[in-house]
Amino acid sequence: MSYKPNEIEPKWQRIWQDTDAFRVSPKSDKPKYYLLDMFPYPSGHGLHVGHLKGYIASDIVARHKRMSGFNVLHPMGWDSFGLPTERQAERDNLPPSEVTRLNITTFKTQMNMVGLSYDWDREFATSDPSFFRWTQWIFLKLFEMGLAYEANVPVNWCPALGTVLADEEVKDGVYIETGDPVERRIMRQWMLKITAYADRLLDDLVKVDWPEQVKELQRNWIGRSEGAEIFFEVEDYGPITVFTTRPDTLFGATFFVLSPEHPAVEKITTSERSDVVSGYVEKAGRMSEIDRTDMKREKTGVFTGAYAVNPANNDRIPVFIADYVLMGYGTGAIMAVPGQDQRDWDFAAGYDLPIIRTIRPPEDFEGQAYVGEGPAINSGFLDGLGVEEAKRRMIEWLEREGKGRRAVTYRLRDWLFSRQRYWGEPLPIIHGPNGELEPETNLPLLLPERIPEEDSLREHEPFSPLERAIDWVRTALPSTGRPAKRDTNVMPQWAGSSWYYLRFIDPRNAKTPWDIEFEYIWMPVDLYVGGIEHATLHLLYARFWHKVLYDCGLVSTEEPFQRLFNQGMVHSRSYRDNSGRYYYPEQVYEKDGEWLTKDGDLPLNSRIEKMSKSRYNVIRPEQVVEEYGADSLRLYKVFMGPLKANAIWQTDGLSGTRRFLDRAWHMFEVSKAYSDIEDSEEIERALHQTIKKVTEDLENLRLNTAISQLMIFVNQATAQDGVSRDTLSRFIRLLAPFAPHVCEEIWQSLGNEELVLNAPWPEYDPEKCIESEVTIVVQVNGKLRARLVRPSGAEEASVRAAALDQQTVRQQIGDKEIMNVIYIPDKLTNIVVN
Ligand code: ANZ
Repeated sequence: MSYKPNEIEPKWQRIWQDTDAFRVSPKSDKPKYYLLDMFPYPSGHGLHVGHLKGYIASDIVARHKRMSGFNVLHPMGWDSFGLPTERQAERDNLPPSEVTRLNITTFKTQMNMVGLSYDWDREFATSDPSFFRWTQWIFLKLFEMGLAYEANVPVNWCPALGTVLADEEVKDGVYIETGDPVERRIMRQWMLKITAYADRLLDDLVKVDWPEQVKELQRNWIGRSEGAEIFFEVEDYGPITVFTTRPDTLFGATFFVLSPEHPAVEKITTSERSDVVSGYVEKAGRMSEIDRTDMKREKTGVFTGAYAVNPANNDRIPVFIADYVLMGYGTGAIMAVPGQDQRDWDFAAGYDLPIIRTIRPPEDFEGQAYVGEGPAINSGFLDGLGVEEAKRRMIEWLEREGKGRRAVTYRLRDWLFSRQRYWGEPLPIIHGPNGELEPETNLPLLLPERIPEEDSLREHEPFSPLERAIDWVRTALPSTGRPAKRDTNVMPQWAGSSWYYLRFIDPRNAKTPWDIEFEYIWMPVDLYVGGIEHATLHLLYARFWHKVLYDCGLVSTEEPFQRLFNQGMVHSRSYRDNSGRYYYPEQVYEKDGEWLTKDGDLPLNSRIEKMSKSRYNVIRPEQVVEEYGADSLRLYKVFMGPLKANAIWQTDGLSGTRRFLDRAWHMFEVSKAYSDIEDSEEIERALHQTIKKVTEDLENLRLNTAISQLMIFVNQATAQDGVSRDTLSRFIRLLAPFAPHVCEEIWQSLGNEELVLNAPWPEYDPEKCIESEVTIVVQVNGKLRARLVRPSGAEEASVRAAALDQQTVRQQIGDKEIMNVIYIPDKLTNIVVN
């Protein structure tokens, strides 16, 4: 009988489903393990094999943890609100809820097809009223705590989509998802005060076991800067405060710059300068922040006609406006110190302004700002001091004189929390006739079912489609019953994903968002697996909400995700003609190393790129499962290289993992045929080594090397004509998390009644892992001084200690200093002394 995945796999999937094999209950004596995947947005295109990498990896870990005696919570759901669904609904003329339902069915079928072991009893979508009712409820908590507020803010307005976008969603002046241009506007919007949590979001990063790279991205995103605020008197106006990280350079501040949006600009500008100034302000308003802060761009600005006084030396310095100063950072005003700041230097050079160095640069240093260390010069009472000391003294002086104070600024801004779309959570807020705001406490506040077609209201753009549902908008103020209007914004897509991991612990609770008892049992998430692209947005928003919930006493944990793992991306070959049009692999062929189109022999550029629908290089799991089987796909996905690295998809590669499973099957058939096989010492050792290696690799998510070890074992066993029943039973349990279907089949054939997914994880005997002994040469400065006999694979430290303990070696070393110890495992150690 040969290995037939297409027969085995659907059968076991059905058995798992019929026996509720992955259902988990909080009542258990076993230790808990909460393993979470970043849940997907159910788009209309379904999953491709690239999406499956992280899901398969975490499924392998979940299965291993179950077998190792953990009570594993491994849920899945859908992040289903969002713009693409709304667009698909318009195109297909279906309600967005229906589009969502259809897309979810596709996704779920695909996930089940590769044997992902989710507890589907806990499934939900963020667009389910029973879920978003609590998203609205959490929003009201934020509102009550003063953490949700309305403000007129400069926003990224996208005319094509008719909505505002968060800073995080905009890059190089366009919406990152669609490439539609975005412009700056001042609009009244809902904001969440994430900045109030900046320090805790920063400090608590030490409490989590996350990749250093992600922590660093969050630190930079929060961007804490320490320095001072300094008050500058502007003539005929009053004081304007600047934020600086370099108060020590105050004596070198030779001009003063306001952001074009600074509220003082209009008031201080002299009448002769007002035309030029307002022209510049208008131009700057149209530019994106990214462009404005580009270091390479020429620095521009205009003089306002006003002068300020440098508080350190009472010099009269001109006041400019310039677009490289942003209103949203610090105080929107700077003291310009061209001697030490390159942007200010460039500006001063262009406008012929004085430059005074206040830090002594190295000799021959000329022509640019000096940003390094050095003693203070031209700085009165600071002269001769180092930078840190000078900062401290200057702040002391400013505080004593009442001319400034110590200050901290963050790059992080408050979170823009409203969108002018339909398919999102309505904001549960009612606007009274006098501008009063009251919460809608009757939750869920559902979306209006129908939105009338566009009409004359469109003229009032920008506005939300919900405005058009007039009957829905009209309501009464809860406190007085007076006529009032509902808020017509919806929440951004990030809302549901900021707390969904808490709903999984108690998904059917109709009274509270989750039971605090269950939170106590399950939280925090022990391992969170997902893409690095979520390093700042989702992962920062979720941490923020979690901390707010902590402050409300609703969760007992300060951080939601204890350990984070980012899987790498999957790339594959794409084909494009000179006009940039993509072709599917079926439409091309290769000749003499060149790629050509099948119809017309058009030359093509072929490249390895991120797998994506828009690049026509997507592989769907259905194709692969049909041809090779789900178990081969699972193995291949995590065998492609280290999990965190990007990897190139090659369908051929699947024949390798398929061959491995064929051989494992063959090993089983052979062993069955000779049921009285006894294992040789080598096989026994190989088995124990394999258990050790696979167990350790699984703990560290080194799935590719775990598979290599399993392959080595099968080769050894095949060379021996089969293995004993006991050895086979252990090997199958090791392979089961990776290739669960074929392992259930073999496990059953071995006479087991329980499923292999519930079988105990095999243990190894360290004694039995040890290879025969080896002789290690000990050298001192390259000369042979002793020989050691050790078990092979011995630790470097133990070999070194034994070597240093040899009398001949000790004599050679005497009281000389050991400079280096070279170690070649199982062969040699060389002690280098001077
Ligand atoms: C004087 C100075 C001298 C500065 C010097 C730097 C170097 P980070 O470190 O990123 O926090 N700045 C302050 N507010 C600004 C704004 N709204 N737009 C553009 N630039 C602004 O940067 C803080 C420094 O950036 C501040 O310190 C200020 O320039 C500038 F040798 O003040 B500094």
